[in-house]
Amino acid sequence: DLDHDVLAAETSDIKPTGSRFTPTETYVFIDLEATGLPVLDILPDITEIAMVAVSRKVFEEGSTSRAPPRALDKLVMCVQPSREVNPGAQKMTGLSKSFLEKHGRKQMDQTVEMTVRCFLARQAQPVCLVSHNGNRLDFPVLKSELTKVEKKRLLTNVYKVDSLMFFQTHLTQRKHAFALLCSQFLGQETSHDAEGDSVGLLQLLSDRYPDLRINFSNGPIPLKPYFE
Ligand code: DCM
Ligand code: MG
Ligand code: MG
Repeated sequence: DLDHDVLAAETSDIKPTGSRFTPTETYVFIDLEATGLPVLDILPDITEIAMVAVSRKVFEEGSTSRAPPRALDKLVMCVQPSREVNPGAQKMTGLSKSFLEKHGRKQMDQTVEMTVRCFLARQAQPVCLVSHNGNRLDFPVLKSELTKVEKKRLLTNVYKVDSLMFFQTHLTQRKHAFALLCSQFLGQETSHDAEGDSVGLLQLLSDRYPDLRINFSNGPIPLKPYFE
């Protein structure tokens, strides 16, 4: 099926058959705020991380309520970047280096890596990270920053999927920017705070919005570690 193919495309070096595939138990919706967008191979610094973890059962059971799932784990952290935040990103997120510094938000260090690792390790395994446009921004930036501060203790049993690919597959419209999907289906502006955007993505991908019935919990996730 389509979901399966999209997931398989994520890891095109592994064929989506056989015993190396197992269903995702936990979906972790990730959003980062950053100092800007990647420029060529130069990645921005993180200014904020949000992770919202829910069981795959959220997608299997469905709900008539539009409220976010009752049972979820959240991790939200600001990180003081080592460079200035671009004016555009600053306006969007309300975060600048001096503001984060003034408010006692610490720089990237091993405690961030430990916190993220423990948060993911606590979830029922395997875990699939889901982020909108994650292949361009969130996945490479998170991985790069975490491996800078801790090279050894890499997470296993963590996979990834870029939700942009799901929307491109399921929605025939031309544009699939997160802001557009939020206003179109949730009737709200994107907040550009990491927590709001993560919860928004979870809402978009849950079947609480019948106009947008995307259920990606059917496809098995190839056993290819994200942190490799
Ligand atoms: N970003 C940017 N310019 C844009 C869109 C995004 O600099 N036009 C950067 C700053 C944001 C980060 O990407 O903190 C993540 O964007 P989003 O809030 O959509 O998750
Ligand atoms: Mg984002
Ligand atoms: Mg955001």
